[in-house]
Amino acid sequence: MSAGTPSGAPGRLRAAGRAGAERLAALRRLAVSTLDANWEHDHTVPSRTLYPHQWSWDSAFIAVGLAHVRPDRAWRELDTLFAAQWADGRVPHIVFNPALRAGAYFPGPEFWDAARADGAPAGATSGIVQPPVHAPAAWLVHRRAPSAASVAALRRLYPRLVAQQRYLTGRRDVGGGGLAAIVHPWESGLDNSPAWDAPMAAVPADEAVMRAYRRHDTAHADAAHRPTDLDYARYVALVESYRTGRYRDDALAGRHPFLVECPLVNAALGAAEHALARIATVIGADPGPHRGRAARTTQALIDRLWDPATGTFHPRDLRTDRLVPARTVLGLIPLILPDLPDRQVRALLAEARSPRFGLAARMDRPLPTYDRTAPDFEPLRYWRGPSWLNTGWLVWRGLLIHDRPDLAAGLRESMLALVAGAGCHEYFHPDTGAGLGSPAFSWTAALLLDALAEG
Ligand code: 9WN
Repeated sequence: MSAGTPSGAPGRLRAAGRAGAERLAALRRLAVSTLDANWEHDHTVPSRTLYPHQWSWDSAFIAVGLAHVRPDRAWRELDTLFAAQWADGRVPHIVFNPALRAGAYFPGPEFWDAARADGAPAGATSGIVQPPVHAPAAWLVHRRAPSAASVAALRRLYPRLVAQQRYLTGRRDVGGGGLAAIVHPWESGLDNSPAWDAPMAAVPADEAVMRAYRRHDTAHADAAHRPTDLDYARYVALVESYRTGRYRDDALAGRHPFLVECPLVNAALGAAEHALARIATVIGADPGPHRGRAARTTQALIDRLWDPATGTFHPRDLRTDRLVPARTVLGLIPLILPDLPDRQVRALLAEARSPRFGLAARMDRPLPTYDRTAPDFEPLRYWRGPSWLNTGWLVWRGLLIHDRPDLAAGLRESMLALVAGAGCHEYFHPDTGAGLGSPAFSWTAALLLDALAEG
């Protein structure tokens, strides 16, 4: 699909016979070559230009895709990431490649200055986290390519995955209700989602501070498709606030200006306990405590982030103790929880099928990241509307878990059509399917491989 062609034209992909098979094989080759080109000695970079280091949740998605073609590399990816885990269990959102020149990414290691924090690893990392999708990813890698080596990898990773959960459910339970709080929108992975507008408005910042820095992203992507300078001024202010406290989490409520419970982060937390229960069974550990924690997380998510009036999940801003009203794709992600009660599943399916998100067995447009009917829906700007493969993939997995093969097939077709039309782009125009951001983005390639394999 070229720019301007509706992405909901999967008919060509559905074409039966040799031509259809050849198109799927071509897509697979494109995905594999994208991942190979982004492989960097012990990890995969999300993008050679925009994101040249290792990112936490990217690596989880990438491992899921690599399991289909290079399982050894999938485990290497996760091992490398977890080698940078902090003593308190946090998995940093960026592991910096020391071989790259200063300025290869902003904010770089000198800005984070994480080495001065207690329990930071020897190599340079950031000090914040990303959604804990790694245990579910490890489980999927093993399930896809089970072997003695995969069991050994699970055994190696298990204590680290447990420590990651302990960090998030312990030190990060700022609200005291059994959920993890994020201290920066980057921790959600959906940096400039409209979900963060209200809590971010309370973060004091002046966009003029950005004159002191050189943004790296706008040298490689259209500035109109990226967060604004005011967003970046606030991102920088939040890092400075957290860094000043040496990335400690005690008494955050009294001193940090952004504390939010995110539905995606907490759904991942619950899904991770389900995955850990399965992993525990394989390696001879006790799955019981994981099942208990999974059930408690699902209940906490409902108690704290569910709004019966809107029928979807919303972030809770801990500074106001209110739910953020924006309807974003974050609210749909709890579908990945197998124990989500029917009432919530039904309501989320209705929300996803509404004109706001347009999920259907035959989709005419791809799943957006924000309510299409909202007046501030922006089809080009990053997480404020565009379609991304990772959020689509999470919803797709949720649909499979909740036994909606019809809707899952529709979403899968629309994801395949996006890549068939535009390539392994970072994100896509939610109406035309035109490719946006990085043109060779790793998780797009990886999750495409996973979707292709389950056709
Ligand atoms: C900040 C790497 C990361 C993803 C995030 C995405 C983007 C970074 C940035 O790129 O964030 O972490 O520089 O914009 O929002 O989800 O992990 O691909």
